[in-house]
Amino acid sequence: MAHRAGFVSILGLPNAGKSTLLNAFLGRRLSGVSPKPQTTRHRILGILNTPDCQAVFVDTPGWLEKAGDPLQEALRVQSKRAAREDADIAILVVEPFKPTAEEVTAMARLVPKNCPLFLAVNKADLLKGQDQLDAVIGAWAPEVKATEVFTVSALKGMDVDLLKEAVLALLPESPPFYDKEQLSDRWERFFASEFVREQIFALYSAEIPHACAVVIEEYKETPRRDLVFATVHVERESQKGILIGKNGEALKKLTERAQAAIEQFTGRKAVLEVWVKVRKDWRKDMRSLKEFGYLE
Ligand SMILES: Nc1nc2c(ncn2[C@@H]2O[C@H](COP(=O)(O)OP(=O)(O)OP(=O)(O)O)[C@@H](O)[C@H]2O)c(=O)[nH]1
Ligand SMILES: [Mg+2]
Repeated sequence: MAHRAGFVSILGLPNAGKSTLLNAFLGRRLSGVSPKPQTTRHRILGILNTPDCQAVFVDTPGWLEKAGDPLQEALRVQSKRAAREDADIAILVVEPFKPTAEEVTAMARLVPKNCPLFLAVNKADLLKGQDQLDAVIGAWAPEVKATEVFTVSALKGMDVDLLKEAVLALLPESPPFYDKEQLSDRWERFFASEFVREQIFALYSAEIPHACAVVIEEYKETPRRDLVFATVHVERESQKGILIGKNGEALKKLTERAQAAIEQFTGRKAVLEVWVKVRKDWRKDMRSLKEFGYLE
C-alpha cells in the first residue's frame, strides 16, 4: 500500500479544547492546556506515525475575530496560516453552545474549499442525553458544510479514535514529511518554555498569564541531568512582585512544578532555574514579539 501523509490543522475559538485534542490524538501531553483562553501562542506540530501513514497535527492559537494588541495579531496570523496554507485536512473544534453561527462561518471560511473539514463538537461529556447532542450538532452543521461531524470528549477520550481514524483515512498519498520516529518539529527547549508557561496559567490569575513570555536562555544536557535556565518576561514591576510572591514562595512553586513537567516529558532529571524580568509593554513591542518567537 502506498504511504500517506499530510497536515491536519486543528482550529477553533480559544478554550474549545484544541490542545487537549492534539494531546489525545498523540496519547501524550505535547501542548499546554489550561481553563483560560489564549493558552496556545504558537503553531505546535504533533506527529502521529503508523507504519503506512503520518498525520502531522497542527495545534493553533484560538481564533480571534479582532486583535486587541500586536501579540493577538501575531496569533491571528498563525491561525490563518495553519488553516490556509498548511492544511490537507482541517478539524474545527467547537464547544457546545459556544461559537455563534457567524464565528463558525468565519472559521470555516479560513479553510480552502477543496480541503476536507471535520466538525468536532468537543466536551460532549458535559452534554446530557441524545437530545442535547442532536441540538448542538444541528446548530452548526449547516453553517460549516462539514465532511463529517463528530461529537467527542478530548478530555475523557470519548470517540477521539473514531475522529482520528476518519482523518487518517483521508490523508493524501505522500511520502512522510518528517522522520518516522519524530514526535514534533520542536525540541526540548521549546517544550521547557511551554511547561513554565503552562504552570503560570495554572498558578496565577487575572491578567498575569497573558502578560508573561518565557524564554529559555540555556538548555544544557549533562550526563546526570538537564540544566535549564528560563527567564519570564513580564510587562510591569508590579507583575514581577506577584510572580515572585512573598519570600519568593510563588516562584518556588512555579519552578518546582515546571521542573517536574520537564522531567516527566524527557524522562531525565532536570534542574530548572527561573528569573523574572520586566520588559515594559512587550505585547505591543514588535522587537520583543520577534525575539520571543511570536513573529517571524
Ligand atoms: N469537560 C471537558 N473539558 C474539556 C474537554 N476538552 C478540553 N477541556 C477543558 O477545556 C479547557 C481548555 O482546553 P485547551 O485544550 O487548553 O483549549 P484550547 O482550545 O487549546 O485553548 P487555547 O489554546 O486557549 O485556544 C481546559 O480546562 C480543558 O481541560 C472535554 O472534552 N471535556
Ligand atoms: Mg491551546
